[in-house]
Amino acid sequence: MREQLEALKVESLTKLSAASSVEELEAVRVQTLGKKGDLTKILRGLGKVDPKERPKLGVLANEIKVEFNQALEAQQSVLKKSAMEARLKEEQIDITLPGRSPAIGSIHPISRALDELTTIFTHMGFPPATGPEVENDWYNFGALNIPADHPAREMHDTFYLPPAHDGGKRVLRTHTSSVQVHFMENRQPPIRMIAPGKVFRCDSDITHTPMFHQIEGVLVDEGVNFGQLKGLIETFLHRFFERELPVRFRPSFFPFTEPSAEADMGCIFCDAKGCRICKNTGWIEILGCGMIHPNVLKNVDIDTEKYSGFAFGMGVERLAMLKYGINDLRTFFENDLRFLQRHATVGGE
Ligand code: 2NL
Repeated sequence: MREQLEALKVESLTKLSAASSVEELEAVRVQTLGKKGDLTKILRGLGKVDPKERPKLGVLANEIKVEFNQALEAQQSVLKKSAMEARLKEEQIDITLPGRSPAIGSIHPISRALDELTTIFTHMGFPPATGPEVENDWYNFGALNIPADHPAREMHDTFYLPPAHDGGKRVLRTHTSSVQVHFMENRQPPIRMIAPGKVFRCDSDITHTPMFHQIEGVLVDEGVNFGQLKGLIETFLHRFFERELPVRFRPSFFPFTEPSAEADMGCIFCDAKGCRICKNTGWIEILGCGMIHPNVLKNVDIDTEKYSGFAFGMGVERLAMLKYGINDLRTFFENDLRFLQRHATVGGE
């Protein structure tokens, strides 16, 4: 048995030093120390040898094991080091080479604007939610305190779809507010979210397309006030347009907010000196907002004695046109490659 052990020692150490990869090394380890390994097999015969010899052989076997393991570790670190060196050489990147954009595919300016808007609002504590583009009367109008005789419900504004199986009216959503209604009806305050997405109106001319994009937001909690809304809007506009432009609020009307306001920002094209874009007023109308009408909160089972909220909404095409200097709304949807290449960005830009 002693000879067997000595032979195994020489043989296994030779195999170790001959191994040229981490995988080969592991195979040698299994072959030697594994459950069915050579050393294990020899040791199994230990019971049959002369009891006097047994302790000595046991010590020898252990010494071999220790020596083998040391040699294994040493060889492992040598192989790992050379593998890493080879990999570093292989994967070397010349960072002075110019970047390459993908041969096909780029981010449409509307998607880019939506991404930027969503990032800004998420950072301010308003994560995005989505909802269906096909809605019924209640989610698109009723819940939002838009009465049956309101002009926004008329045929010329809303795309009506064939009624549902139960006879219920179906429409393409005319604003993303319906997403907030779904969102609020399943929750209790505090609520903060934005709803970015497509909306549809039966209207088409140089400043209107039948499909366009909106982003709306709501906040509902105890003691929410108009001052907080103003602060949020101001900060948002500064971040989106990347400068501290002046912002002003004018009283307005929406059925779903009371009081309601429209926000203007100082014209970014003429620095409020007066130009074609701001029609010489120095101001650009940018969004609508207000305190959520108590009827809307009641419609989603929120206690108006305890809670109040604000909401805001804006058109994404308009924001994108102002920020990226695009002067014709229709170019967004013509898919003219010259426009797309001029305004496209690749991911992450
Ligand atoms: C605009 C103005 C606005 C809202 C949208 C809203 C949503 C709920 C409750 C109350 Cl669920 N309000 N949304 C409020 C004020 C203005 O949009 O000009 N959008 C393009």
